[in-house]
Amino acid sequence: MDTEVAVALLRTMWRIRRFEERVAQLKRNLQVHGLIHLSVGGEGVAAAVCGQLRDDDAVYSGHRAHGHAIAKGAPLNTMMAELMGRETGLCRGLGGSMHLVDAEHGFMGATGVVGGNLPLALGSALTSHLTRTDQVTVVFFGDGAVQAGHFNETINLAALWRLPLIFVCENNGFAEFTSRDEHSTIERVSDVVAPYGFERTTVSGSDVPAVYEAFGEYLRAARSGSGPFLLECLTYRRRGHYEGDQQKYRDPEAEEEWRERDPIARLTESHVDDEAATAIEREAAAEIEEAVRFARDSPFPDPAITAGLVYAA
Ligand SMILES: Cc1ncc(C[n+]2csc(CCOP(=O)(O)OP(=O)(O)O)c2C)c(N)n1
Ligand SMILES: [Mg+2]
Repeated sequence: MDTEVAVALLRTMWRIRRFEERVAQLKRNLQVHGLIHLSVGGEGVAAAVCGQLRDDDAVYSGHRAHGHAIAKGAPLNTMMAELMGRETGLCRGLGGSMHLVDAEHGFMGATGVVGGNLPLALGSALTSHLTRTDQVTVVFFGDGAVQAGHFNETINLAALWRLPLIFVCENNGFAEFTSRDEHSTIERVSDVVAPYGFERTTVSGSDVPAVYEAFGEYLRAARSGSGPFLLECLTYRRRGHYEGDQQKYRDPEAEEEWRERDPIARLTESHVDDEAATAIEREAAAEIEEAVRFARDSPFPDPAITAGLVYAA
């Protein structure tokens, strides 16, 4: 990976990290509302995947969506305004963390329905296939979503119709508070889809160049009409399942192990000099403070608008 790409990915990762750490603080101060799921420790996957996509490629995310949206190009100001419930937010402050959408940048949405994004992404890829465009669809999901019935339905049709769809599983070993070995006998998600016969692989989500390379290869193939593909990234969430989680299930040894595998620290060490990395981090922190200022200066939406948004004319 050349330095220019590494610097761009590091910038995205710092934006995500500083954004989410700030959101955690705002949540504690009751300035951000609703359930908040953070991806601290897993930013490398969002950066390496979305950093290679075009605006007109579609990304579907789930409940842990901030990183995917930021990496796909959603502006920090309107993201923060959305989380703080302001009219200037991506969805006029009415959606919040689990309902972010930025169609302009191809971020087609977060969802609180685990695995609910899978059939939507299938429809998006089917559209590209039928209309013969070279757009690619990417769907992010966790290891927990694999146990949902519609995971199998989606995989089956994507494989059968050979759709330009790339499944990116962020396997953090947990579904809420339940470890993977307590809800499945199959350790690797890439093994779950083996019988369907399409290409799949598992990489460390902390190894940003490895994610970049594996995804890049699938992306080039999908762009020229092949598919589907599945990329499983082994990650770790350094915070609780949601902000406020007591985390009684946490293993301190694993925590320490993964702290050392932090994707930001690893990419900095291998590809970016310390001075440049510090400047990138500071710039990201300043951008986040600007986003908070933007949100605070924005009004809350007028409750009267909700009636007009419930029914379609
Ligand atoms: C259909 C559905 N079932 C159950 C839930 C409750 N729930 C929220 S997150 C979650 C676990 C998801 O685990 P995973 O897909 O691995 O994502 P992670 O939280 O680890 O990123 C569950 C079961 C839900 N939101 N939607
Ligand atoms: Mg999980």
